[in-house]
Amino acid sequence: MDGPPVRDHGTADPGAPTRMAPAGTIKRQRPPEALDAPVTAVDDVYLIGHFGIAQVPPDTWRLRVDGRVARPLELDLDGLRAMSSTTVTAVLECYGNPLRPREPTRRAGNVVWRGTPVSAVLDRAGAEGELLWARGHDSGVFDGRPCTEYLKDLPLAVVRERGVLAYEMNGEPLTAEHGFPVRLFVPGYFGTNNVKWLRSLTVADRRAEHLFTTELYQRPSATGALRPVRDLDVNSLVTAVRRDGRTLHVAGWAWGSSEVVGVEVGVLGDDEAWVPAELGRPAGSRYAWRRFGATVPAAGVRRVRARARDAAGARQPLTGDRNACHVVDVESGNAT
Ligand SMILES: Nc1nc2c(c(=O)[nH]1)N[C@H]1C(S)=C(S)[C@@H](COP(=O)(O)O)O[C@H]1N2
Ligand SMILES: [Mo]
Repeated sequence: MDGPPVRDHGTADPGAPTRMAPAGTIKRQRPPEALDAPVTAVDDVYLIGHFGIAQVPPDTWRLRVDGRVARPLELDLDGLRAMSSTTVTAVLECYGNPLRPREPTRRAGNVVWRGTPVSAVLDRAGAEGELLWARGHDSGVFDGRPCTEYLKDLPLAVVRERGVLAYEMNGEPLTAEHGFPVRLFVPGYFGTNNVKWLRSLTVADRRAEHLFTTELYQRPSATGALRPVRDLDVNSLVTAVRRDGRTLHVAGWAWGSSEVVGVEVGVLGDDEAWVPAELGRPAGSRYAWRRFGATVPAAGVRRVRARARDAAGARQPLTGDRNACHVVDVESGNAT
């Protein structure tokens, strides 16, 4: 065949673009104090769609698996649901606005994900390669840049080890907003990688050149070279501050791609004192968040904050970066 390859959208009507409703970047989130439950209710899970919300009809939906595979395949929803399923409770966290990547946005939730292990589909296809390109059905304009699709490239070994083709959140089918009918979820990775409205998986040996792969969602490594935004940073949220006579109870959630091994609560009055918090077990898998709590004397305390550290030795910065300590004003309850 001459000319550039025609892209197969993997649907009954390959030419029809998916309807975006609403179209245009959409963001929604609840304040940290609404995130106090161990598992975040779907309505309280923040929402990000760079191009809006894709409305994908389930009956014509297909997942296409191609690229460096022995047996390219297409699965419909029943076919995918008929395969083995897995359930994992893990944190979904947004890296933040890719145009202002050092700003904390406090968008996180802990969700029970259920779906087909990506490994089952990759094994069926006979996949062998370095990277997995995951494409979504959504398209539109982000930051003035028109895109025909949302695309991420991920290390195949990691996706094979723990990735899920998720069709349920908290025991309910995915909502349109969160990626119906199927999205990718990789525990321990930032939200940007968890492609919603999944359309295809392509096994490849090189990075995908795209606005959301090699341009945005890149961060400097120790050497200064850019690396893709993947592993979750160590982070925490203060979700409850309660005064009880002369004491103050401070609690919240801490998480990261590496296990959280300690949280300190900073108590700010005229001075700042740091108190070690008690740590609960992860509320789910090792990629779920874990509870922390501390009880401190209330006298003179104006603000509190939390600082988590992980098994790899990383600690949240006090200020100045996306995972900087979350500070809560004790009187107003207002977070910064
Ligand atoms: N197809 C598609 N997938 C996507 C996005 C998107 O815009 N399109 N946004 C990503 C980002 S940046 C985040 S943080 C999560 C948000 O998932 P949620 O809206 O279900 O909370 O989805 C990711 N997957
Ligand atoms: Mo995000």
